[in-house]
Amino acid sequence: MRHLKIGRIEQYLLSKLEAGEKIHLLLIDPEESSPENASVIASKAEEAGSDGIMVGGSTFFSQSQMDELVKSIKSSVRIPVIIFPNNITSISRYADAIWFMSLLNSVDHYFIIGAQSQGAVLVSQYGLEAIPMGYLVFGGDTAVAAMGRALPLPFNRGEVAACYALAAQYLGMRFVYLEAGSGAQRPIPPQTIKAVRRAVTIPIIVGGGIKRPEDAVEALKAGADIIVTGTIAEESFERCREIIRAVKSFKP
Ligand code: 1GP
Repeated sequence: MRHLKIGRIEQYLLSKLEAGEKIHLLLIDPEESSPENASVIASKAEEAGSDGIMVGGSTFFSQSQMDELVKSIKSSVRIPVIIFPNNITSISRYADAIWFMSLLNSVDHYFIIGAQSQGAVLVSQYGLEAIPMGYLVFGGDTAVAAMGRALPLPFNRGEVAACYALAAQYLGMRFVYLEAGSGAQRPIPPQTIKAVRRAVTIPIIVGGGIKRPEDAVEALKAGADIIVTGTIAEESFERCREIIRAVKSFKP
């Protein structure tokens, strides 16, 4: 009998959480960053204490540009680079790992299991570590909601998100991501994160619209384990640094 083996990057994330640390991941959107610019931002994030770089964007479909971007980031940082795919074109052999994710509240089979079934063999051939994650999209007014054909989860009905999150856990997904959408007007409300926290034991990732250290701290207090920020680093790296500092110094 062959047993499930947790990969190196997942172990890296889990060991930090088990040690009581919270995690910050910087999201780089290939549409907003040239490879040069991405490597500069990634090294600044590493210097500031971020734990890893995610690469992905809802409306990006060039595998060759994805490769260039990932290579450029990899050459400038030691922290892991994890693909945050919107499609099979995001699968780059140069990354350390890929969130192997399913948009559970999509109405489209393609985003639940279609792209995953198309991409799985390539992930295996590239030797990419696949980290299973359930992805939940809140609100309708974002690129991810539109492109992923989400039936958006309501921001203020935590019990609905909790149902999906618990289903993700029971399906064997090892992380759940509460997504407000990149550049969202408001982040996921703490009450909603709390409801999900009460329901699941797997790590909770929260992202979308986090622009202030207070937003990150509120999410962590509510039970988030991993904070993702993207847009703020493009707008002002100084603000992003403050958020990273708040996450890394958080004490429950
Ligand atoms: C988007 O959750 C991420 O997928 C990050 O969102 O760009 O709003 O920080 P922001």
